[in-house]
Amino acid sequence: ASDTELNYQAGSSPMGDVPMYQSMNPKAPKMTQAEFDRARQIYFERCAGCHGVLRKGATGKPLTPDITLAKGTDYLKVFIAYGSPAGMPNWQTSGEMDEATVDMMARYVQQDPPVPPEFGMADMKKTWKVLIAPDKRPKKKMNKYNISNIFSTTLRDAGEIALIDGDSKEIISVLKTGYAVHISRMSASGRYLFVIGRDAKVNMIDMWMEHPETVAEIRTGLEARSIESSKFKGYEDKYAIAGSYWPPQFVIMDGDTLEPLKIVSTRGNVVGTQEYHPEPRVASIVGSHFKPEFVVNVKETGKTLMVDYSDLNALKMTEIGSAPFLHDGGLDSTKRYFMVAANNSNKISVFDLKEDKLAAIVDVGKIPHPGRGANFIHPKFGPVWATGHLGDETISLIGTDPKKNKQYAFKEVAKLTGPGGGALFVKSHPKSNHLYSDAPLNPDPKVSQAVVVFDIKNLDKGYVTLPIAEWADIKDDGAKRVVQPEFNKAGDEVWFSVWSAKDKVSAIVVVDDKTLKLKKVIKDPRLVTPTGHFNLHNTQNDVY
Ligand code: DHE
Repeated sequence: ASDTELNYQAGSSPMGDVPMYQSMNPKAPKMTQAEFDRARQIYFERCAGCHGVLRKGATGKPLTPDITLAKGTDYLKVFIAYGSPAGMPNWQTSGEMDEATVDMMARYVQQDPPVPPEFGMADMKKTWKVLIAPDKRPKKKMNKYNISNIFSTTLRDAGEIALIDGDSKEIISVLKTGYAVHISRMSASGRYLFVIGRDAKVNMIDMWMEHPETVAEIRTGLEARSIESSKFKGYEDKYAIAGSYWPPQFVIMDGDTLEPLKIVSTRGNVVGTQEYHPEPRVASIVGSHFKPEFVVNVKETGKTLMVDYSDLNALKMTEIGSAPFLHDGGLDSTKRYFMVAANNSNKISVFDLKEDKLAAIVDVGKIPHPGRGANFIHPKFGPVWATGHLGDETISLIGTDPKKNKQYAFKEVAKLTGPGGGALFVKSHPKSNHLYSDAPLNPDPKVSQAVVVFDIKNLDKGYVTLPIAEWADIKDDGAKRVVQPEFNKAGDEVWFSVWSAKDKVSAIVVVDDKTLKLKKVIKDPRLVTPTGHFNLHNTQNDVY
C-alpha cells in the first residue's frame, strides 16, 4: 500500500488521546505503562482504521488476544515489519517504524484492547451550545450572496471550512470546525449548513446571516464521519442526524438547535455469519425524499437502516442486510434508489427507498468508491449511476431505470477504463455531457495530479486527461493530489481541490465544463489542505 493509501485508511482517528479503560492480560508479554501508552497512540493513528477500535477486524484482520497470543511476538513482528499481500502495510521495511517500535506493537496487540468510554446523552448535552437562539436569528436572508452557488470547502488539517462564492470565486469566510473536518451537508430549505469533524463535532451554520456563522454546535461522539438533515416533505429542516464511528451509534437532533433527541446504538450482528460485532461504525447517511426516513449505513454489520423519524419515541426502523463493509454512496437521478458501496465485498447494494426494500446487489470492480456517485443518461442503457474504484482502473455503470430500461436495471451494464486505481470520486451533472473521475490515491503522480473526463455521448472514445495540478501552477514540490470533482449550481463549471501538505501551497481549480479549459485558479494562504467541496445547491437537492 502507498503512503497515501495508508493515510487514507488509517491516519485520522482522533482517539489516541482519549482516556480509556484498560485491563491487564496476565498471559500477554510485559510492557511498561509508557510503552503501552505510546503503542496505544500508534495503534489509533495507524491501525484502528482497518482493525477497529476493539480490534474485532474490518478491512484488516481481527487482532483480539485470543488470536494474537496464539501467534506470539515473533510471528506478529514479521507480519508488522514486512506486511502481507492481502494489504497489511510493511511498516518496518517502508521506514515508517523502527525495529523497537515493531516489537512494541507486536506485544501491544497481545494485550486486551483498551476500551474507550461511551458518549451518551449527558456527554452530548455538556458539549451542546446554542450560540444564537432561533428567535435571535434573522427572519430573512440578510446578505447579498447567491447562497445556492456557494461552496463549502473542507480545509482538512486546519479544522476549518472555507465558504467560497461560486459566482465571484472569492472566499467569503473561513470558519472553525471540528478536527480533520470531513463533510458538509445542506438542509432541505437551503438555509442551514451542517459540517462534521472526525472528532464528531458538528457545526450548524446559518447562511441567512449577514456574515454566515455557527449558530449551534455539539459533539455527538468521540469519532465520526457523517451528517445529514431531514428532507421529506413536511419535515424540511426539522431534524439533523450524525453517525459516529465511536461509540457505534447515531443521534437524531433538533434541526434548529442541534439539541440531541434520540441516540440509537448500531451494535449488533453481522449479515451472513450473524456473529455479534461490538463496534459497527456508521458510514454514509442520506435523508430520503420518499418517506420521513434517514438511510443509515452500518459498515461492519453490512446493514442499512431505514430510520423513520415521524415518531422518535416509537421509533420504527427497517433493517436491511446486504454485504459488508458499507461505506459511501448516493441516490439515483429519481432519488428513489440509494446505491452504496460494500467496499470489501466489491459490490454495490441498491435500496428502493419507496418500498424500503433491497432492490439488488451488483458485482462491480475492486473496492468501489463512488463518493455520492454520478448520474447520467447513457445513449444505450438509459439512466445509469457510476462508481470508480480504489483497487482497479475501471468505472462501473449501473442501470437505474426499472420502468423504461428494465433489462438494464440494477445490473453492471458497462465498464469504462480509467487511468488506474486509487480513484475516490466520480461526478456528472444533469446539464453536462461529461463524466469526471479523480484518482488521488494512485501511486503515479501523473495520474494522481490529474483528472480524466469521458464524453457521455462517445464513451467508447475513452477519456481525455486534464492536468489540474499543472494548471494550478504551484511551485512547491510534494503531493498535490487532485481530489473531488464538484459542479457549480448551473452545471457549467467543475471545481477540483489540489490537495498539498499542510505547509505547502494548495489551490482550487475551476474548469469550464463545455470547453474543458481552465477557467480560474483560486489560491489563498487560507486554503490549507482543501479536500472535499460541496456546492450548497447540489448537496441540498442531491444533484450529482
Ligand atoms: Fe471520507 C465521505 C469515511 C478518508 C474525503 N468519508 C465519506 C463518507 C464516509 C467517509 C463514511 C460518507 C459520508 C456520507 O455521505 O454521509 N473517509 C472515511 C474514512 O473512514 C476514511 C477512509 C479514513 C478516515 O480515517 O477518515 C476517509 N475521506 C477520507 C480522505 O482521506 C479524504 C479523501 C480527504 C479528507 O478530507 O479527509 C476524504 N470523504 C471525503 C469526502 C466525502 C467523504 C470529500 C464526501 C463526498 C461527497 O461527494 O459527498
